[in-house]
Amino acid sequence: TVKIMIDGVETEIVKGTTVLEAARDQGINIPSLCYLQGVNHSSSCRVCVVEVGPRLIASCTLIAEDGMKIQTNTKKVRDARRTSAQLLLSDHDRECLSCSRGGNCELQSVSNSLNIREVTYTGEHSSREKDYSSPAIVRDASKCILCGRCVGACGTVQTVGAIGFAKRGFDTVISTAFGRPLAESTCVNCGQCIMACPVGALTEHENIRDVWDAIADPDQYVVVQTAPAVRVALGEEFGLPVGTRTTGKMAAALRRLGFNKVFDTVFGADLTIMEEGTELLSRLSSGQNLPLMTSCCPGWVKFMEHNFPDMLDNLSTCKSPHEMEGAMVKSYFAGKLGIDPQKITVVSIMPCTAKKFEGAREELSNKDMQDVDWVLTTRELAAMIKEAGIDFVNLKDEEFDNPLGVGSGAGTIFGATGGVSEAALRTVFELVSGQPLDTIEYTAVRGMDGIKENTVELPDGRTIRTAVVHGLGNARRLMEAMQRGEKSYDFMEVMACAGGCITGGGQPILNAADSSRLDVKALRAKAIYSEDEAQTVRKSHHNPFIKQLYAEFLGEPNSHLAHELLHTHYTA
Ligand code: HC1
Ligand code: SF4
Ligand code: SF4
Repeated sequence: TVKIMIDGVETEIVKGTTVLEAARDQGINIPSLCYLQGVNHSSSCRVCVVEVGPRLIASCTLIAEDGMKIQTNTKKVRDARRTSAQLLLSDHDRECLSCSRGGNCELQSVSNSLNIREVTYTGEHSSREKDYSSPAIVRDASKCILCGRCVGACGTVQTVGAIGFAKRGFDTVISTAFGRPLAESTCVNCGQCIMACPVGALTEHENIRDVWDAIADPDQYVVVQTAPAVRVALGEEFGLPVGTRTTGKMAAALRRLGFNKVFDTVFGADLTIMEEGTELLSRLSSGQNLPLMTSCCPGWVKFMEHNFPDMLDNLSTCKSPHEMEGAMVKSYFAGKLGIDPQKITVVSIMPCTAKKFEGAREELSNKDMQDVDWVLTTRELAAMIKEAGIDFVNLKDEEFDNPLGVGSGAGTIFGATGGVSEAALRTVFELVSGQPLDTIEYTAVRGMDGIKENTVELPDGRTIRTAVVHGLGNARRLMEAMQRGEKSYDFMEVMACAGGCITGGGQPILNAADSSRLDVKALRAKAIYSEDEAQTVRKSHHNPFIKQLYAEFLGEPNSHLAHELLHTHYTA
């Protein structure tokens, strides 16, 4: 530990702590904008300055040293912070009333906390360009404050590097290589830049009006489905604590919004396990295209296409769960209902921006019909619920609809890193042994280590070497180790976002202070695992509606019809 003096009060802190963190621990809230724990430490915005001796220093990168005397609240400090904030505000498109981050904007709260009542500097504005090219992400330079947090998320964490600083001085912008539209860049649509952005410069490509239009169209039968990760985060948009489960309220709200059926992507996840588990067993037998790599994360699939095109045959041919669900709605369910599938609109509520891109891919269609028509993020769903005036917090729990709305605990845990592997193991073990087994939880694949390796022995003596990876930086490191021949596996689960979908780019956004104070990944993951524990059916192949689907329609897993509707192939 080291001893420091903050505003005349001596305090002992852990060595290596920054002055910003040390002050926050003392209950002193130093404003900050560019700092984001684990993502960006550039000290460029200078709103967090403190006085140390005669100097003003940015506290977010200043490591506290023994004997340091720090002043956080002098006239000099307050004036400097206000000047820095004023400079940012002067070049900011201050359209807060129509900004999707209004009320959840760190620039707004810094400006408020510094008691800025008018913007004193005016003059020329830098770039005001907006980029709507991507189906997933919208960039708006007029709101950008050049903090660099998105650059850290995309480059340092994800190792994609689709966006970076370009030009100099007043002309500085965040840009793709050569200023190309984002859709033509190496962006994989993961949305981690949005989660890092303190303001409204990065947002999802909104589809709220499209979905309202579909609901209002008397000729459309509109089916909605919800990803596993949405139910453990949606409540945050309504003030509930991080890690609250709101599954029943969510189903009730969706019905009030006017959807004709409220289905669950967890059913699609169970179906994925049936198909992918069978695919794994046949690849293990043939020895071909191992390791089998999961393909349910569209961020990861696009990352593979850009960076490891030689290994695309390793990807599972399974469509992702919400795509499988959409395909079943427009075939099996349409048949049951006697409705023309062209008259069905499928809407997926996802924690993810990349799912918007995935939904539009031609690999994920049947007979010129997309399996999924619209994808909304968790945030967009919350916005619709608010627009409809629904008192979400006080809604009574409701159930999903049958038959495509009933999922198992195994399908539910897809939303957290390791969940797909654990769900697969629960089924593959029983498929191989041919009899029920007591084991439900495979805890070795759980947890937040970036790369989790594990070898499991199947009941017939065969072994499966698994790797569970989350965060594209970790995925790149593991892929490169495999290319060098240092690593080899039979099965790999990869999710682009650190933590899995629970921290996807479409989830509620926490400000920098809250995200360093709370372990969001762990809290949401805990909620997902308790959702699993609360289910009576916890293995995908035990889901009675999955059995019914195979009996009535698909035949066997990996059957001809299953291949036609539920599988695809990605080529570079
Ligand atoms: Fe995911 Fe998936 S787990 S990809 O992260 O396989 O988005 O939640 O819906 O499709 O099930 C996302 C989450 C989601 C799919 C499933
Ligand atoms: Fe980078 Fe992901 Fe943002 Fe694309 S969506 S710019 S890959 S962080
Ligand atoms: Fe989307 Fe989940 Fe992949 Fe993140 S991990 S890009 S949320 S599918």
